[in-house]
Amino acid sequence: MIQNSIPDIRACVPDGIYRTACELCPWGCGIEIHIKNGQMEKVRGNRDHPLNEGFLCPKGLALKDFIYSRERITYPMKKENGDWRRISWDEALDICAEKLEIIKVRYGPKSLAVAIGMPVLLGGNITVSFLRRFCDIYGTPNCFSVESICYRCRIIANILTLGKFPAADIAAAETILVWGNNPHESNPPAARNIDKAVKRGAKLIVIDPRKTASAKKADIHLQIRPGTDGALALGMLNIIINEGIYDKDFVSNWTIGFDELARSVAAYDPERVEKITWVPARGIKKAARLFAVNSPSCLVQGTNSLDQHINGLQNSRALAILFAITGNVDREGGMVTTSKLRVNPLRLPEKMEGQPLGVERFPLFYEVWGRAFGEGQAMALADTILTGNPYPVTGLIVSGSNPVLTWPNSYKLTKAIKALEFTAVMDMRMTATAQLCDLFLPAATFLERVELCDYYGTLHAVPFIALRQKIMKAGEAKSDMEFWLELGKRMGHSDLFPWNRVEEVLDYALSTTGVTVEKLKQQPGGITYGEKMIEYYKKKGFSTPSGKIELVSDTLKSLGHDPVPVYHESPESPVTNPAMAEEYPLILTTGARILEFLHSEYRDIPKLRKKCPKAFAEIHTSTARTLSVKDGEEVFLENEIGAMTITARVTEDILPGVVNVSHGWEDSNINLLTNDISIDPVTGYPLLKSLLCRIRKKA
Ligand SMILES: Nc1nc2c(c(=O)[nH]1)N[C@H]1C(S)=C(S)[C@@H](COP(=O)(O)OP(=O)(O)OC[C@H]3O[C@@H](n4cnc5c(=O)[nH]c(N)nc54)[C@H](O)[C@@H]3O)O[C@H]1N2
Ligand SMILES: Nc1nc2c(c(=O)[nH]1)N[C@H]1C(S)=C(S)[C@@H](COP(=O)(O)OP(=O)(O)OC[C@H]3O[C@@H](n4cnc5c(=O)[nH]c(N)nc54)[C@H](O)[C@@H]3O)O[C@H]1N2
Ligand code: SF4
Ligand SMILES: [Mo]
Repeated sequence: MIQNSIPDIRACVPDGIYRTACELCPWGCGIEIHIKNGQMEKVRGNRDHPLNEGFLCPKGLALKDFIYSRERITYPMKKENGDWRRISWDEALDICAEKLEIIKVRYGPKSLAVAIGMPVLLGGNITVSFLRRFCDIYGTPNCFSVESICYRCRIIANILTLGKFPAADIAAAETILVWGNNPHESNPPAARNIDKAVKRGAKLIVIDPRKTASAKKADIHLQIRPGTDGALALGMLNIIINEGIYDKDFVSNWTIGFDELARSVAAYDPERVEKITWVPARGIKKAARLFAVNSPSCLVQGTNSLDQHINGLQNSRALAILFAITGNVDREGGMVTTSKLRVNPLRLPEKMEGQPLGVERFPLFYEVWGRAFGEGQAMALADTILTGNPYPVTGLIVSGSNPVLTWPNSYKLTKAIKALEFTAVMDMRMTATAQLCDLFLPAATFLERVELCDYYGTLHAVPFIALRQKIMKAGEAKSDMEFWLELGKRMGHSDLFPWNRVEEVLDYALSTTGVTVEKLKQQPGGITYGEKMIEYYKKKGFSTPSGKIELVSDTLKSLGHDPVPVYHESPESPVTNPAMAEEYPLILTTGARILEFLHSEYRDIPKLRKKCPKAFAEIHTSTARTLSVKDGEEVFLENEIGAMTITARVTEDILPGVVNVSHGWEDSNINLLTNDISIDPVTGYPLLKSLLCRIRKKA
């Protein structure tokens, strides 16, 4: 039974205008919610917000449709004989508590896995730590998140190199290097900042196999073969070192391993790199010189387009080295970090039993120099469920994720989820993942809960935090935090969950900071917090074992990895596997963002869906001609793993021989054609962006 009328959604505050931060994608633009007659009347951009200055993208403008979507489910449900039955929260919490006790007694607590998705991460660090607190108390280390596929890889690469993870200071840059990022689709506030910088005279370099909106405005566009970015970065370093256009003082005072780096990059002369990357040597030289000389220069790196390769970590290492030796670290207009809120820790890791899956194989994913990220590598989960090796995993709770569409190898993952003894999902809609589960828990949206949005600093070089206030109420939907709080109490842990409301948890976490929920309420929409740390290393050095930037990494060496970045070809490429390339001659990159959607979300919003009604495979006009395929024609897309039908989109805006397919489509799920076997050896990131495929006409 699924409701099909608009559920009971209304304001829980008096009529008026309320400021908060949008969460329909990661960037947190400032918004104003207009409440009239007890309902949301409209949304407007917050002109005072430093990030978006009032501007909203189509998703933000469709917020009302998202909140009131007809597909929303606002009460718990239980699956019985294949059908969903509405139940009360009491019953839902009792079922969870009972099943979790059974799992613990039969198999031990680590037999429960929890998977959290993008929306929960966007709920801020306190939300994530709170959810992990539950896992700690229950005793399972197996709490996974989308960080097994997204973002963490480059954070680890930057920490290994500079001891921290800086962001691009676009507003003050002279040269902006946009590498594997399409901000007009995936990060509209950054796109606006880049456009503004270009207008004031900053130079723009774009490295992308597609002619994106930024590429079309760029001074230099390098149309690269997907997966060869490591070679290109080493080629640029080769030029910069050979021509002596790096920051010599900075390198000699603040880095270690320069000679070894120089020896290693000597093999990547521009002519050789041209053969690997398909980028003309002339372009490589021009880009390297511009970035090194016309500084300050910043790097706007795609969140994952360089990570989801077998070279994931080394790609980001090479890029960190590029901005480091050119003297752009902790520099206005270069790469900067901002001071962060140091909140009271909520986690109790001493209660955990053992280490999460994947740690043995990917220890640096779990922690670097005792700085624990603390998660296992989710790509190990499906195999563990299916084999019981190294121990049985029999229960799964999914909070705000749709892994059946968003994790690689959907066949295997579906099989694994079906094999579990207990599965629950917390979501707003009946997703492909929820359909496989035993229990559905209705989630509140970001307008229906209170949380601290504390990630602006890391993402935008804008030191800023904001309170998301509870403005609306939707049926029986609960926030993720409320659910874990109530489940903790229900399982007899009131002593370790001594709070009754989420606000109390926030105040407890904030008690070390001088910031309070009340204070934040007075400043709805956010307050600046902390500062940009310019030339910070002069005070404290770098937080690496050597105190300097590690161009050569002993940590990587000691674990058997390349100590300086080296390029390795994708296992699926015309170079490494010519036989496969004969059968599957096109290069497939997956997951390029579509402005109107967030991964598998918002296909239910007609206004947004109208702009992009179905999945498509983007190919160049010349590729289409060779295949005799026309724009809009239905074709077969195939590789060694699977096949699907998809609409061809024929364009001049992609490199010939490359196919681009986005993820998140339930009827055309590209993750049926990706696998979880080819991975980055340091972090376990899957290979999603340099695969081989073919396109065949249907008739
Ligand atoms: N509208 C929208 N915005 C989003 C999201 C969304 O789903 N929808 N998701 C959010 C999330 S979680 C993330 S992680 C970010 C992702 O953001 P990004 O990682 O920046 O992903 P894209 O914006 O798709 O940019 C990827 C660009 O990289 C190019 N590319 C593909 N393969 C390669 C390659 O091998 N090398 C190089 N150099 N380029 C390549 C593609 O052509 C594309 O133009 O976006 C965030 N923003
Ligand atoms: N092939 C391929 N696959 C990819 C990528 C790629 O580039 N290529 N990109 C990867 C990346 S970078 C990422 S980040 C992942 C994203 O992977 P996911 O996080 O799984 O992405 P979503 O599809 O956004 O799923 C979020 C789910 O949470 C629900 N939801 C929304 N708000 C809330 C809330 O507040 N609480 C709860 N409980 N639920 C909520 C939504 O309805 C939706 O079903 O996808 C990855 N998958
Ligand atoms: S870019 Fe759009 S969806 Fe993302 S936070 Fe801003 S308005 Fe919301
Ligand atoms: Mo992501």
